[in-house]
Amino acid sequence: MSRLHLSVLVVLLFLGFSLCSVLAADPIIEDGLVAYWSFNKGTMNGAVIKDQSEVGQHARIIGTVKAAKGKFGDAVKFDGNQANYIQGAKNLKSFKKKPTKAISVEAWVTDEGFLEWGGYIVCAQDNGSFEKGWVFGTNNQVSFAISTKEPDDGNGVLTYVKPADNPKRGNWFHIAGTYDGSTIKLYIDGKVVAENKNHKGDINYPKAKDGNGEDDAELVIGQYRDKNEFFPHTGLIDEVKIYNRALSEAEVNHNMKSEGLSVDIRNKLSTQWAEIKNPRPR
Ligand SMILES: [Ca+2]
Ligand SMILES: [Ca+2]
Ligand SMILES: [Ca+2]
Repeated sequence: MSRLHLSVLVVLLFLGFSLCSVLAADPIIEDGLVAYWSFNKGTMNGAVIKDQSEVGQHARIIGTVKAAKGKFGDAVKFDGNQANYIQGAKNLKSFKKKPTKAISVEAWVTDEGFLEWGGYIVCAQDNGSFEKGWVFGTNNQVSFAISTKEPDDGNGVLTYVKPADNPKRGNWFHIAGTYDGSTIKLYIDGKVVAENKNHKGDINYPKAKDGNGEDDAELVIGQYRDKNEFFPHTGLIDEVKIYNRALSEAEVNHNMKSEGLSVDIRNKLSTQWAEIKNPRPR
């Protein structure tokens, strides 16, 4: 090979690598995104965790939750102690763009426990037959449950939709749960592993008139948590996304390979975040 050919080859290789690194940062799906916590450096400020979506659903660390190496950038590590979790919203009212008709919840997870009643991302009350909201976590197996208009025995019904087998303990896996108003789907690593067609209509959240103190729900990451039960997660959670619509199988697969937002949205939001980090004196 001549010296000239070698130089051309080197330049082409360099361009190829540069192109790859640009392509690797494919942004996530933004249509319907109501919360996105990447847990990456620069999105954590003290106990506050920045929501990178346009909604600004900034989360808060309760107790101690540490950063760890994630699937993309950094993740958060939960130690199995119920005092330590992340609060996405302290109640339904402060869950700004709470999905009501359809939903997708998505994350990368490692799980050391696969608890009987475990929670990765939860907004629910499940107390005896009182079953409202939704639970993205485990019922021994990885599962997604949503209470909806139908079926309803008077105080809500949660059906834990789950596969026969779990991913390997301690390994990263990608999970997504979707509900489009008539079908609940659970994806593991981009493939549908469980489906339920019995649930229909709007999502059935707790509301004040239900009484019994079951009138509200926290949005929680890293724990199943309602008014009388606490089942803390042991393991890592990364790249949590919530949408107010059901992502398609193709979109779930796209998001598995993606991180971050498109440049336009990032620029628009960086100013808002700067103000949160350094609030102007009132
Ligand atoms: Ca991350
Ligand atoms: Ca309960
Ligand atoms: Ca019930």
